[in-house]
Amino acid sequence: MKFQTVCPDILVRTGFAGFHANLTFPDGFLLGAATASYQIEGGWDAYGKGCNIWDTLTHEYWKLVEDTDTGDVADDSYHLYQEDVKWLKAMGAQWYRFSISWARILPEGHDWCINEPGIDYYNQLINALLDNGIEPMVTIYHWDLPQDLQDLGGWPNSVLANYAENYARVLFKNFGDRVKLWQTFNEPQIFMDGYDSEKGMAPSIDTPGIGDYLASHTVLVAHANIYPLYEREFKQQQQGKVGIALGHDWCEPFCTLHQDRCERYQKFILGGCAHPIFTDSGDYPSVPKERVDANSKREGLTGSRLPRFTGEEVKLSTGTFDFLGINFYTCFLGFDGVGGLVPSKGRDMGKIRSQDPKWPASASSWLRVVPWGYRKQLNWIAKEYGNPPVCVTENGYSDYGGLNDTQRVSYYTEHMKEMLKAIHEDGVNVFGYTAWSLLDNFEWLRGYTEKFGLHEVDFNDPSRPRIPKESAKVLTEIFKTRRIPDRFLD
Ligand code: GBH
Repeated sequence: MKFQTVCPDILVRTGFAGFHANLTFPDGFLLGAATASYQIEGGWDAYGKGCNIWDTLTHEYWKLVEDTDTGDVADDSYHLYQEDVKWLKAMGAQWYRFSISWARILPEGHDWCINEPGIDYYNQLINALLDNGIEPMVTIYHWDLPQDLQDLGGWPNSVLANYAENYARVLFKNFGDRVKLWQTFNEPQIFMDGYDSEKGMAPSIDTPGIGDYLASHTVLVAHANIYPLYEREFKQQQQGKVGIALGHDWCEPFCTLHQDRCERYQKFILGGCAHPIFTDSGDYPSVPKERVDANSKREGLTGSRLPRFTGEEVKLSTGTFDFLGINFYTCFLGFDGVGGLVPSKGRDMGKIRSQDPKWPASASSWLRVVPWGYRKQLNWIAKEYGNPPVCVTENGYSDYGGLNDTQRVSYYTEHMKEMLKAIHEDGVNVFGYTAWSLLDNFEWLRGYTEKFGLHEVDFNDPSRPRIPKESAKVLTEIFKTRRIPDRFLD
């Protein structure tokens, strides 16, 4: 199926033919790598930085993290950012996706106290990237909320939407002359789980089916305010683009009988964040509204656990995007069934998920290698949301380390082939790709045990040397030749 051209300049580039054209990246397609502040920077208390919820989790609830590790030093990119830029350049990366640490810029979360050394740090990084011909792509928020805002209740407190907007303004003001690509949030559908279980992601608060919905609701309202803020105050002068990064595993029906279960799962999780922004009608899709309302009633509640947008908010948030960032890792099989606590998102969804043991495994329990699911996911998104401009903001594979990472090489080449089919054969509007991740880094609750990096980092060596793995070499070849090498053909 061919989709309508929404962004002609991007699709025109895909209109060439020729031998192996399918394995060639369109002209202008951006290739690069991604990271996130807490996972790589270290410098957790450097020069006026405030505490954030991952500092708190790793310091005070350290039993939750594998090997009781912290991001205190991580890859020490706070000091070694020039190394990161050097390796990006060596790879031929055209862009670099990184996130900004809110508490490094605004130690207390609010904008009446700006930490100048924090501003200096990102200025240096951005300037180094630009000096080397690498386009910066900034994620405004990748999970490291200032602790002071958590102390106000964190994302379930709707006042955080204002704080987020003011934080974004500080970033646009200080960096927008040079940063032209912004994403407001990384994966609200995942970080809302910080309010789902006391054993989970920061802030690790146990309010399933309640706090998690409130949190993602505030985040969506914040996004709906940040986009027009940029349009109003900055776009004319800065000419940048603003989007959001959503992550989602493709749900494959276990058999045709379960088709609607998978559709429901997609609409519940991905749609829960995408529908308010990427459809004309806006608002949550009917699936979560109906299901959470019905369960809330069954539980004897007067109102629904799913918060509602006001009419104004629905209008405000539709169309608040220049592009959609997609993080893609793996697939699940969807079964009919009910599981999970009462109440919880899992139970509201009415899903049972599993994975096919025949799909190749990785070091991460949740990540099996299913490249064809990637093409399906890209197609589903294009169909559901009118083929918006999409960039793949994360895609990657974990192992336990080692330079000869042949499985990661095959993960990348197979996924890129599927993405190229989605572009060339299906007409999906993908304009760029950043691999997760430039470096081995702090993999949240898994600490440093699961490695996602293209470059190996020895976390016992104080100088944190970066060494390219085989996968970095293959991606270098791909970035430079702009095609999948013949030896990876089927
Ligand atoms: C991405 O989320 C994140 O954006 C990125 O920061 C992260 O490094 C990358 O994935 C790899 O995980 O087993 O309790 O530690 C993708 C979704 C989020 C799914 C973390 C797995 C593991 C939770 N992933 N989650 S835990």
